[in-house]
Amino acid sequence: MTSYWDWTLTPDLYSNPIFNPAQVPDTTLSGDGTYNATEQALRDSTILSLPEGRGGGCVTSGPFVDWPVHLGPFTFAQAYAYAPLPETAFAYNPRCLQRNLQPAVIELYNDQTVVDRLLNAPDINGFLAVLDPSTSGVMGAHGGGHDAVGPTMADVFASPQDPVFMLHHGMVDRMWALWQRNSVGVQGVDEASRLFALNGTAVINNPPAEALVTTETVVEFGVLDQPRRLGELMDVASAEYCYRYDE
Ligand SMILES: [Cu+2]
Repeated sequence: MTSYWDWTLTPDLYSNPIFNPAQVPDTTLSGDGTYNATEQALRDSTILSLPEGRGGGCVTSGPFVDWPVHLGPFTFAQAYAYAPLPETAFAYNPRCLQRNLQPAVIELYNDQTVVDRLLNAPDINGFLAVLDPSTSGVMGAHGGGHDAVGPTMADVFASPQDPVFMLHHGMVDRMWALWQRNSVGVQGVDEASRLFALNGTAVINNPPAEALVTTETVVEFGVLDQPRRLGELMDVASAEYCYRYDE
């Protein structure tokens, strides 16, 4: 058991307990930001056809009002340039946590039909086509959770500075773990093959020149841990993880 944001519960983010400091002060992660027209205009181009939110600026209440966001911001162009970032990109830049809650995004990209499609995906390619299509300009459930909370959460590199990132990625992790174990009971599935099913490269949007990852691909953890083989990291019930999700 671990923590996650179940996207299907209270898709009206304005009344969702996670984002509602007025009604649930003990467990909220702070709510919307103030209205900011500049940030509204910078929304991800894949969601421009949906109604804009009411925020974009700094969060105004709850425990993360004074939360220090200090890495970034990074532009979409920087994230998709496949080129080294300028040295100044990592400069210390303290500022507020920005939110722009967009219920229309979560309702479209993260509703129960999307969860059902993830859990019933026949193979890893089908699963990723719903979770995160590796095609530029096409968004899946992973991007939906980011963009529905942005701008800090919608920043490809800086988003982990919004605490909601951890709950969103908990749900992404949960979807993968439940799919690996065939929680919906699709007939004829080889569970062992799902545990170690991989697809694509280690680079965003899978540029064609990049090598495909395998269970032998080494993942670096910097100061947090020694380098690990990908195969060591894929089963949440194994090794140092030892957890499971409710179905
Ligand atoms: Cu993410």
